[in-house]
Amino acid sequence: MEIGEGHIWFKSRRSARRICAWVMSMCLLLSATLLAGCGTKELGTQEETQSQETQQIVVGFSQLGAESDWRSANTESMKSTFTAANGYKLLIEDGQQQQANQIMAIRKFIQQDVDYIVLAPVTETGWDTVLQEAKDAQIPVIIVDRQVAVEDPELFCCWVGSDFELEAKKATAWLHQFAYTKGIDESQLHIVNIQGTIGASAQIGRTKGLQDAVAAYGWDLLAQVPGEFTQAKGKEAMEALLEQYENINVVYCENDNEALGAIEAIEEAGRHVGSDILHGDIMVMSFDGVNQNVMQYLLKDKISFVGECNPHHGPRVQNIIQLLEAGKTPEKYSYVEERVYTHDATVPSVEVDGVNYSVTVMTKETLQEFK
Ligand code: GYE
Repeated sequence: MEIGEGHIWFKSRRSARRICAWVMSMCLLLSATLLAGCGTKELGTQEETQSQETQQIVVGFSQLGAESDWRSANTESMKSTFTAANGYKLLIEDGQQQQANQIMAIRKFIQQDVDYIVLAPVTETGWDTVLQEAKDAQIPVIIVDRQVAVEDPELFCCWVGSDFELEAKKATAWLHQFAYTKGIDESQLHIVNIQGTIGASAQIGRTKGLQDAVAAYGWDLLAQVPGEFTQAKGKEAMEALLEQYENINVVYCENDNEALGAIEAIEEAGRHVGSDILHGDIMVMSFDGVNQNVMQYLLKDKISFVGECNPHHGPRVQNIIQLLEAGKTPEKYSYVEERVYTHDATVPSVEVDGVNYSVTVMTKETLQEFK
């Protein structure tokens, strides 16, 4: 789906605002010149700064928090893209995992009359009212990462992010194939699912993918518990699960930070992390894969599978803004392509919905591709 004529009003609105700002700065300059009796060098510099600021595109970014390595990389991507040198002024508000904070941030951006609002929403629902307010103020809203579930799709301009359910389908196709190749019966897979922030698209898609595979293959899904995408909660959840269930052999974590926490808990409980589940290992599966620190766990088989989730949305959002500035219409939904990484070559590729995805085995060389 694509946005229609909607963007035209704000283009003219932005141009009008710039003309206004220019006229005002000219008036100021003229009166200052008259008062000073001459046009000094200092005044010239002031005029230049003012005009540079007038030319800058002001972007208000409501980031949902700082819960994970993925999130930090995402914030960094926005900061390094929307720089003054690139012609932007970036205002960032940290929602600290609270939707109420994000709503306040959007209202603040509306008051500040920014040119664009970029929203990384903590959860999907509850955005209709504030997005209507942004629309009434004629400020286009670009959604990144997780999605919003709103009645009227015209409340936001477009979205860019990952296909979380596809990530999960690749992960479960890999597990299915891995078990088959190793001679492990489907009923021998005793899985616990440490979920992300409940109601976030990344949680919804990754949980759904797992549940569908459980239904299709007859895996034993012992428990599903929230881990809020953090290492601390991942550890806490795993500690409790280990106390409750003796036969866990797969931990399906919905991000890497949870996986790191789960590994700590497993090792502290005296159990071995790895993919040799027929001999007592507990296999850890995860999503994100944003840095070397996590990816090196694949080398040691401490994490056996990572579904990549790409956080570098800054340049993608910039492309969207450039399209809008040029009066063009961006795609309503843009999905990012992502890979899968494993500890060994047991499964060379996975097939999901008729598409074949190659599986990358983590090596020391491949690890160098990560920071
Ligand atoms: O996987 C997780 C983060 O929404 C894709 O949020 C994002 C998820 C990511 O906290 O690490």
